[in-house]
Amino acid sequence: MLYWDEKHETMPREELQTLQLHRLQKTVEKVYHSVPFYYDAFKEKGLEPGDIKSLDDLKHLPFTTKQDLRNQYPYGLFSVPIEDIIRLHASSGTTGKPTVVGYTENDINIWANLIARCLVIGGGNKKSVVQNAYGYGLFTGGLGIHHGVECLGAAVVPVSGGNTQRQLMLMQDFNSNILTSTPSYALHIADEGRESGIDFESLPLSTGIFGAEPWSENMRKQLEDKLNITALDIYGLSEVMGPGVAMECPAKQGSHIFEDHFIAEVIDPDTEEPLPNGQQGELVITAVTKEALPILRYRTRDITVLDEKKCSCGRTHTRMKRVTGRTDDMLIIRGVNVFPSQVESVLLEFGETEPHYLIEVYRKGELDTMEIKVELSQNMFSDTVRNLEELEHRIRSRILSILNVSARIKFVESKSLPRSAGKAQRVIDYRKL
Ligand code: DLL
Repeated sequence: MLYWDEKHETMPREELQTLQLHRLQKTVEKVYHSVPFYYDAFKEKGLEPGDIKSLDDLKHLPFTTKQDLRNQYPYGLFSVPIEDIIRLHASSGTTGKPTVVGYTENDINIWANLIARCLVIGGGNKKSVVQNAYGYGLFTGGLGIHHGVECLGAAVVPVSGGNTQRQLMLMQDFNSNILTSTPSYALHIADEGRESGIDFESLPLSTGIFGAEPWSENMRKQLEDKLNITALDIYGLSEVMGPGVAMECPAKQGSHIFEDHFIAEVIDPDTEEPLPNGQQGELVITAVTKEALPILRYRTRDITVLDEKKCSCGRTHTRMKRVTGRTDDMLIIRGVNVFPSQVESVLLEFGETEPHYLIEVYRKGELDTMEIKVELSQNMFSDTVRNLEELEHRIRSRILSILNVSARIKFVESKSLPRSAGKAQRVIDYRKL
C-alpha cells in the first residue's frame, strides 16, 4: 500500500487547484453566513463571498490569528451549533485563556483519514503496532493520532507520554513498529533504553513519526542511529486541525501539505504580503473542508519555505521545509535573529555533547548574553579541564560563525537538564521577566 488515498495524494495540480477553489468558495460562503467574526471582517474589507473567483483572490481574505481565537473564547469562531460538535480540544496558552477548537463527526473522520495517510507514508499498514506516546487529553497529538491508527486498521497502543520504563517494556513486549511522539521525548526513550541495555537493532521498531516541536536534521540522525529507525516529520497545529496537516515522505525533502484540505501560503510576517514559492516566511493556512471551525488564512507564526517541485514519491502536494522556528520564538540577541533549532543543529555536530540543551538569555546592563547549557556525554565529564576548555572554544567559535552571535557555553552533567514527555522547553528568556 503506497498511498492511503491515491486519487487525492497524486492528483494532477490543475485538478487539485480546481478542487481547492471549489472548496474555498464553499468555505467562504459558509463562514460569511455563520460566523459573525468573519462577516464583520468581510464587511470591513468591503468583500463579498462572490468576490473570490480564483485561488489568487485568497490574498484578499482576512487573516485569522491566535488572538482572534482567544477573543472569541470559547466557541465564537465555530460555524455549527454545539449539538453538531462531538469533540473539543484546546491548546495550552502560556498566558491567558487557551484556544479552543471543535470538531463535527465529519471533521473527526477527515482527520483520522489524514493521519492514516501519514501512517501509510511512514510505511504503516493493518499489521502495524503503533505506540502512541503523544500526550492524550486536550492536546491534539494523542487522540488525533489514535483515531488515525484505528482508521488505518492498525493496532494503537494508547500509552500517552511519560513513564519511560513502561514505554520500553511495551515496545519490546508488544512489538511496536511505529513510534509516535515528540522528537525530544523519543530521544529520551532512546537514551533510557540504551542505559537499560535494550538493543534497538533487535526490536521491530522501524519508523518514528515525530513532530509538535521544531527539530533539526542532526537530531534526525541521532534518533535514527540510536533507535535504528527511519525518523519522519509530521506537522500540524490545533487551530487548523491537529497533527496531520503535513507529513514528510521517505524522500525526506520536506513535508507534503495535504492540499486537498489545506491551502498554504507563505507571507512576509511584517508586510503581510504573500511571498513567491521558495522564499522563507510565515506559513498561513486556510482549512477548506472543516465544518466546525473552518479557518481562513490562519497565521501559524511558523517559519518555513514552500517547495512545489515534483517529488519522487509521486505525491503532487506542495512540500514545506522543516519549520525552523516561530516568529514569536525567535530570539533577538544583540540585534541578531537566533532560532533555538539553529543552536541545536550546531550542538549536534559535536559528538562530545548530548542533544539535551537549554538556552538562557539574560540582559546585563545594556548587553544581551546568551548562555547555552548543554549536557556532556558521559565519557567526557571526567575529561581534563584543558580538553573541556578546548571543546568549549570549538563550540563557541562554531556558534559564532554560523549564527553570528557569541554565546557562553556551559557544560552540565549528563541527565541534569529537565526532560519532558511532550514538547521540550529549549529557551528561558530572563529579559522578559
Ligand atoms: O503540536 C499538533 C501536533 C501534534 C503536531 C503531534 C504534530 C504531532 P499545537 O499544540 O497546537 O499542535 O502546536 C502547534 O507546534 O504551530 C508549530 O509551532 C509546532 N509544531 C508542530 N509540528 C511541528 C513540526 C500540535 N513538525 C505548533 N516541526 C505549531 C516544528 C512543529 N514545529
